[in-house]
Amino acid sequence: MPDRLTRRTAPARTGIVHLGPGAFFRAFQAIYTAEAMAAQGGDWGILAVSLKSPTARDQLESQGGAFTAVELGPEGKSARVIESITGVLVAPENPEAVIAAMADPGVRIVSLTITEKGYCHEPATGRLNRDHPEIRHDLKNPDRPQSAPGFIVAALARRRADGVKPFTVLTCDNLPSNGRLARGIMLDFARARDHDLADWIAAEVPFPATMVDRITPATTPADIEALAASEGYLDPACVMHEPFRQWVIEDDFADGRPAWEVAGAQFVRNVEAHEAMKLRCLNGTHSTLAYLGYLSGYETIAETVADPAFAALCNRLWREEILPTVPRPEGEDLPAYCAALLDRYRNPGIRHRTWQIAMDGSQKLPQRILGTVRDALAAGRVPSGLCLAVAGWMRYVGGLDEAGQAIDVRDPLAAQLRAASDSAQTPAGKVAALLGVAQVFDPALAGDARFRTAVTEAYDALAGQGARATVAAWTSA
Ligand code: CS2
Repeated sequence: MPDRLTRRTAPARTGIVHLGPGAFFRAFQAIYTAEAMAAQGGDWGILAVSLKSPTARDQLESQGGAFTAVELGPEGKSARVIESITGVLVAPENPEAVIAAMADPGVRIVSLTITEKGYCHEPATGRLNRDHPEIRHDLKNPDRPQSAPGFIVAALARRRADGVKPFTVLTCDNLPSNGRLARGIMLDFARARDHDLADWIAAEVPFPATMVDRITPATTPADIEALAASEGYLDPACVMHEPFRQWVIEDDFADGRPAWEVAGAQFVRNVEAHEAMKLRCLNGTHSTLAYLGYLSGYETIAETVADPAFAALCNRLWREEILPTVPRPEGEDLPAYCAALLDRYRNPGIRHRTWQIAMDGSQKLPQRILGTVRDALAAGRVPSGLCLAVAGWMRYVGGLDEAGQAIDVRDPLAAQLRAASDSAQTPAGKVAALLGVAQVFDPALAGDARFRTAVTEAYDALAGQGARATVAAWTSA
């Protein structure tokens, strides 16, 4: 058995606390920050905080926060050790230690990759879900929080009480207008605690928007073994990522930031155009491929788009249904961006599972697909391809694949969605029941007869002839 990876450089002083130290964060923010500090120094060490699981701590602690980033391109792979993480805390083990770290005057940024469900919000409205079990807990136990809003507001309250400048809250999750959305959620939570605190946060705390893009599949045991064989050390914290990376950031910080621009980050005034481009063109087709590809029996995105019908599906979706709703961000060529997306999906080095992308669809569909559908309907078009994607999601959350085998559906609303699907026997009944899940479908969209009819027809086709044949028929129509 090879020895574990060991840290090689002294850790920088901590300037950032990051919530959600998963693979996605390690594949972009930890790398950009390491490159920024290598180029221009600065006390921007990252203290990573896991809100739930000890896994990241168990993987990183004995390595002093060091991990290996493995770039997997069509021509091969390259590995490098990243050492911007200075330590890892597990919040449920010691919430006070997390609040104290976030309240430390040396910490000037609290960043987030907690996935869509980590915001404890209503996906259809973007507002805080006051009935969320962790929110109910945190409002009763403000000094022992469990949720990201609970920790962030508790730490800001302590800094305010101590007369310490606030930190910047930097959300890096795949949400529309993510800075504004995170701000609204934190203010909703703060108001439920203390109106004066909420007013202070509203006046003093920046919530810049960002768009992050790097395809980073979950690390597998085989990845760890392959790295040990090629590099000669064991690193359970290693991450696998594609060559492409893009980080677009609104330059609004309370007390400085790393020189991320030296690593290629783009600082712009309006991130929302880039967000729409990425959420709709990439994540919208990612989710479409995940549900329809999984139902067709494809395990990875690369396998799915190797099927000409699915490559044609992506191209037609971009051309006819998605790009007409996406304003061109400054400096971007949208058709070229979409063509590059298909090449990225085809990367044979990246084993991105359809099952992994299919997770948490109730939290993803509104910003990835339903917003585009809403805009198309408002323009008098019925986006039948995206309605097919919604029908694919509905079939998926019904819990049975086309061979009648159980699907391991991972979603905060999985039980509710399954119950809705099971409450009816016909495609029309199942679609109507699922459109009634208000956390996902706002009433105006659920009530649009054009949308309901298109989704029902698509669901009927999926049930009758299967996903592969339905996709092939749609792309050749
Ligand atoms: C994926 C994203 O798992 C998913 O939902 O669509 O993680 C996707 O890989 C990233 O947004 C790419 O930047």
